[in-house]
Amino acid sequence: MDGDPRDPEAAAFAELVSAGPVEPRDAMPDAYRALLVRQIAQHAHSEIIGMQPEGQWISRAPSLRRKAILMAKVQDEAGHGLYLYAAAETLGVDRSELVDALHEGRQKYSSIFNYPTLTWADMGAIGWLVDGAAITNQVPLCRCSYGPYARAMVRICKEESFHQRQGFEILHTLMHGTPAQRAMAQDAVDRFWWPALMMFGPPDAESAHTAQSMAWGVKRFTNDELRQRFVDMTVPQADALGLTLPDPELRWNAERGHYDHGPIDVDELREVVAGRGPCNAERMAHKRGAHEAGAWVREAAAAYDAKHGAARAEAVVG
Ligand code: BYC
Repeated sequence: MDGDPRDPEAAAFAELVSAGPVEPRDAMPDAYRALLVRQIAQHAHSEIIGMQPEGQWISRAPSLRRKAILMAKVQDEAGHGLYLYAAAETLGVDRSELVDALHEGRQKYSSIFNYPTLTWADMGAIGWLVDGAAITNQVPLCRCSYGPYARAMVRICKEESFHQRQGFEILHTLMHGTPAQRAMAQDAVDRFWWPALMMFGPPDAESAHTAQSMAWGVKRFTNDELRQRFVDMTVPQADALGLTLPDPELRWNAERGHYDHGPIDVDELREVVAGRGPCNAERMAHKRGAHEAGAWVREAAAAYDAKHGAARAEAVVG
């Protein structure tokens, strides 16, 4: 079965997509399965690698309350990674295959996590802008055509919305603090604004997968539509915080009913996605190291399972 609408199987699949959702036991084109595995795995890897930039600040958070909140957020991200690996497994791949693909550079994770977190204000900017961009991108995925991915996204989006508010609240506190704290908040936003816009992917004209992904009901909106939605949502919030967004082309366009904004730096996005961003090597080295350090846990779990699995089998036979 391929994507040709004249092919009766493809036509039946198109009908299934519009009646939705598609479930694991349904017949589906190989290319649909591959597109989902690619996107869901990339999404899962992003959640796991995304723990690193914030994890570095847990021990340096300015109070016990801030530490507890940040720890809870980073734990949520681990949970999101697990729901997503489980969603990918319903498509017939094993989590360990996906993890190997990441470690061997055959799969990717979001470009955003290759930028350093230099100050405490970066925790605010990540929550407000990075989680804000993630929600904008992910709320439509709650209605995506593949049932297990859509259902995982419902819970993830609820938690992301709490994450976005905690980031906003960090920046709100800093913006009501000393001039040095306000400058720290502005500096963080200056560094994270453009990378957050790049999270939506390349401009539509250069997006390899958008057309097919929308035809199959995985993506509901294009990269540029979602980027625009994020800008429109964020500009009034920046005004409320008293922060300036670092884009001289940003202005309200009454005719379009949207904010005009400058273009993302496509060369920078391409470089970061290709593995040559500021922190790519560091993130992957840390990830591989953590995986190796956890080998004994996987071995212990497998040994436990073998022992108790054999005992269970005996009990059934006996
Ligand atoms: N970074 O044809 P396109 C989070 C790749 S984590 C890296 O437009 P598509 C959080 C793209 O994969 C949430 N790669 O692709 C966690 C494709 O690669 P191939 C992360 C990118 O898939 C912790 C190629 O470029 N969110 O919330 O239609 C703390 C062509 O692009 C990027 C998700 O993963 C990028 N920015 O659209 C805080 C959401 N952009 O073909 C927060 C799910 C593009 O070379 N993913 N590429 O392998 C998606 O919605 C879509 O995959 C994208 C790209 C919008 C990212």
